[in-house]
Amino acid sequence: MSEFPIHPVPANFADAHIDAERYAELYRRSLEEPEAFWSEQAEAFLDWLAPWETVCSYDFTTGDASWFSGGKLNVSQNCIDRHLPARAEQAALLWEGDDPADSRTITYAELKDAVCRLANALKARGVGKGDRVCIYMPMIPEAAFAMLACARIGAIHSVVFGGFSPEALKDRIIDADCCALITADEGLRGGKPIPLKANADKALTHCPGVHSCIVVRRTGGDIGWDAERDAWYHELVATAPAECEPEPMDAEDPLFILYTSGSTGKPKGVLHTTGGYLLQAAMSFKYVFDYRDGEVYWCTADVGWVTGHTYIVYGPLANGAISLVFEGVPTYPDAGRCWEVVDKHKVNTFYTAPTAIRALQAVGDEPVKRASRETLRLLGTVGEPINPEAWEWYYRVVGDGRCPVVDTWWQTETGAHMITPLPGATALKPGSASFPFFGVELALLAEDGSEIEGPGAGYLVVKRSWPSQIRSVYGDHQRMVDTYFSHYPGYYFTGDGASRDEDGYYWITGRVDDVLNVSGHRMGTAEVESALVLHDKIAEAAVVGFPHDIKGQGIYCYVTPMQGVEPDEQLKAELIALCVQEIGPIAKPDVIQWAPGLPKTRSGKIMRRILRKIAENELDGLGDTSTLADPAVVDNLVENRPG
Ligand code: 6R9
Repeated sequence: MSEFPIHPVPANFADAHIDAERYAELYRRSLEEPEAFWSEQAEAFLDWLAPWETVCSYDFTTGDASWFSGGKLNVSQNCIDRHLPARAEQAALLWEGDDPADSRTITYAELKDAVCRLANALKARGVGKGDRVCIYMPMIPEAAFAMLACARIGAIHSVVFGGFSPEALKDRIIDADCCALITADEGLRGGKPIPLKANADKALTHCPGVHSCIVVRRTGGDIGWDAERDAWYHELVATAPAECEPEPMDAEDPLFILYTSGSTGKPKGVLHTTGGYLLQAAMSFKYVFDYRDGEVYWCTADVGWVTGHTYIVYGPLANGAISLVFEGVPTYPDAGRCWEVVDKHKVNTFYTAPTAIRALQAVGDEPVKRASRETLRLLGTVGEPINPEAWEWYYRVVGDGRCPVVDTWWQTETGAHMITPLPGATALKPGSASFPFFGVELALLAEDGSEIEGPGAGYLVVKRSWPSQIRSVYGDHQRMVDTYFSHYPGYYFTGDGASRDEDGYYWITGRVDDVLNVSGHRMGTAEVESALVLHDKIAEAAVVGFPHDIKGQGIYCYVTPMQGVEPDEQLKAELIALCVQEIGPIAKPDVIQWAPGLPKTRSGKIMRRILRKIAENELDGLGDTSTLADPAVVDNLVENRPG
């Protein structure tokens, strides 16, 4: 599959938590004796207030799953209190600000104090168990405090990425029926302020259900204020008591909602629960990153994405680890920033997205070589397929050829790693996520739903429940069943294609549905299309992805103006602005092509396969166009292809 050499397990990982033999033995046991296996793990990794009655029950025709039911625990207690007093003075979070001169250390004792005070402040404002709290924050420690404070009192958090527009924020607040919002005056990224409170104010005009807006003062910038609704974070926590008993939660009580894009309609609120989620987060963190006590671990994701939830906050803190929170961007003040931060905070593990690696690779080796990086022991990637060239650069240049690269495949819906190398167990093939994690049983399906045996390619599906599995789509359980469990009943449908080679390694090829992956950000083509057709001069739009050197995929829009409208550059600019306004800057189209007509079947279905080929400039492979209502439409699109 790849001409790149295999990298065997390096000698310095000989004493890793999991070696090849142990992986084989534990993986076999996780499938053959799941109850015993998961009981042992749940006891080893988590503190329980009451034991569970049933380890797992599930039904993959309905999508129902329940783990450790009857068991009681609290996530914030597991992430904080149980590490005290032993780790009271150890850092829990290291914060590196956007400005290289700004940093903070938050110890486990300080984390407990901050989380308890905010939890009490939320309670004082009437927020309780089961209530939904929206978190719209920059990458500052208070974002983690807010998540953990919700977990402490049993409130369900819904973190919305700080790069989303007021419109997108509003939709998510309303869908989850949130009663409170935690935000900041402004964020700061690459030296530029992000108007979070101003965005929140716009969104909240349409959200009468939000009675409280708690605002962290980050920049001191000018903001609007609603005295009834708004409160300064620092004022609330100054007077709130510093002790707050963790709420005993059932293992299946909801922990959080996180919105993610699918192929149709509005983003879905993926619901995760307490016990199973935390177990797989904790366990995968320790084993995949081979985490050792006292090591400094840095994941560059934003807490607005699932990677930030599981691998900045919950996984690391459940292990008593030191997790670095970075407010800025990899290229500010210059392209050497990441490696400077690695040296400054003595980072041992660095976990980022392929798009960031490709962007840094494009700048060259010099900014990397400027830093010693001598503390680095392990590298990781997540979010999209990594091309072997970028993998090799990461391995050779960033890791100086001595740090394994773990390419971790998983999804918002899976909650935690599903396919990944273990650095002490797996010989690495650049570009392959390699083997399933403990308890994960995979299959590749052919179009007709039959399982492909041995080497081959097909739809990637999961054959049995795993602890951190999606439990529901908030407010629309049927949508979960339809999206993940109805394509091939009895299987969880990932939406990804994959192949398996002769050594059993999995290679993820990307989405097989209408989901784009732009710089590691998931986006439905339908979302971008809905934004485009909001314009009153636009009749119809179809959006597809196309290969992009840095972003992985770019956004290609075919747009049909209303009759009589002469499309021009001005209209193009308005459409781009509309996408940014409706979704956020991540949804900025790369190409807009005017389309007098779109290729449709006689039943009116848009033939996206053809649009994808044109966008990819694969004009020879357009395939059969005879079923089209009007084949001439395709010729027009090919002739007028920009560039
Ligand atoms: C964790 C996260 C999920 C989608 C997923 C797939 C792609 C993630 C990948 C990968 C190839 C990897 N994806 N990791 N593709 N190799 N290591 O990214 O969650 O935002 O929900 O995206 O991302 O297509 O289906 P999410």
